[in-house]
Amino acid sequence: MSIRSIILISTLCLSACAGSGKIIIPAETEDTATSDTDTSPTDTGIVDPIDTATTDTSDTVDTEPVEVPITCDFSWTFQAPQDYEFYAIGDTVDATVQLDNLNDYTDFTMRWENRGGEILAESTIDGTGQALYTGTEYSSTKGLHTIYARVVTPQGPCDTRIEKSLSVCNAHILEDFTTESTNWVTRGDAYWDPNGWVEMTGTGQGKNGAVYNKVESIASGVASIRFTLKTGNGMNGGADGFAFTIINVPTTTELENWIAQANSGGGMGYGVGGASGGFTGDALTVEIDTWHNTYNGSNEFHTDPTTNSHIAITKNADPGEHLVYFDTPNVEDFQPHDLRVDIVPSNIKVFYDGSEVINENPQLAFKGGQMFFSGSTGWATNHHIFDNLEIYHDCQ
Ligand SMILES: [Ca+2]
Ligand SMILES: [Ca+2]
Repeated sequence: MSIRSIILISTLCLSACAGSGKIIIPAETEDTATSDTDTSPTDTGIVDPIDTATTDTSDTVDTEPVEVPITCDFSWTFQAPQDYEFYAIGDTVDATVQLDNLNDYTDFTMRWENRGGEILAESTIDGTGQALYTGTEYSSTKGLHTIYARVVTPQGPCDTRIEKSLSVCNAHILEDFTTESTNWVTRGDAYWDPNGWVEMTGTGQGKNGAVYNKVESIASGVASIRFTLKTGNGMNGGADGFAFTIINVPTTTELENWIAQANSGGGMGYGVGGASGGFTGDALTVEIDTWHNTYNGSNEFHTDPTTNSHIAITKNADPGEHLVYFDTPNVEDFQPHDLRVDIVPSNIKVFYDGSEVINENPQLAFKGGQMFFSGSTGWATNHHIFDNLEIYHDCQ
């Protein structure tokens, strides 16, 4: 009753779709109009053989000017969106393209095209050489879509165009934990805090907790995972850390079993793979690790890649498998920090407090699965708080 978790599945369909569930693409209308325009010269061409030479004159009058693409000795680039930016189906897409510095942009326009070269929209180019697109032509169906931008000069359209990829996703999860939700199940020392977040441990020693979602699972492939984290105010220097994991197991029963087996301390309540336990499947974890572990085989099953506090992506529920990481010396300041992890076809991008800190290709095949938060303390302690979970997935 209190869940804020929303899956925006084909929201557009509520008003725009027939019973088939298919989405009516607004662009189709424009596509048709465009091809109408395009076919008019062809129509005239069909008449030509009948009318023979006498109609040649009217032919040139009737026919719309034939566009001859020209070579443009200037360039233009996308300023927004970023590569593979995430949208739910039907979201407005805003794009900005900047032209090279020219003396005069009078009568220059920008064409926004699809892969096949159809014109989906046109816009002006302002006095600074900037062209703006705002619309839903590229976000009406799920998938990895591409915006193509072609400059049209007073002498004709340029014979090249630039492109930008977008991720349009069928599912968009929003959970702000303002109220206690029956969709989320707490285990161990974790609890929902009436202040409007979930806490994994509290500041006691030897705590270990988890919160998992029993309703929704995450699709494989492209996805964007975002949340707010807050840690600190502990003792003995602060530890151990907390994590958000998507583990590819089919049932919540299995999920429960693995959570119950996960190592505390350096395992941060998710360590069940590799030297940490018997899990051999696929998982992806975003960990916020505030304690440097060194392998000893008895209660420490991996060595961390840095002695500093760090945020890392690990795989297969193995806290020793750091795919990518970055140092976060300030993370235990007990202030909220925003984390965003984009898994796109060519790389993983991580943004910390809005700044890109990782853009690498660790060759990860994201398999999706079931999601849970976890965290633990040891001799040293901290609060381990998560809030404002947002996930775009099911984008391919
Ligand atoms: Ca650690
Ligand atoms: Ca680590």
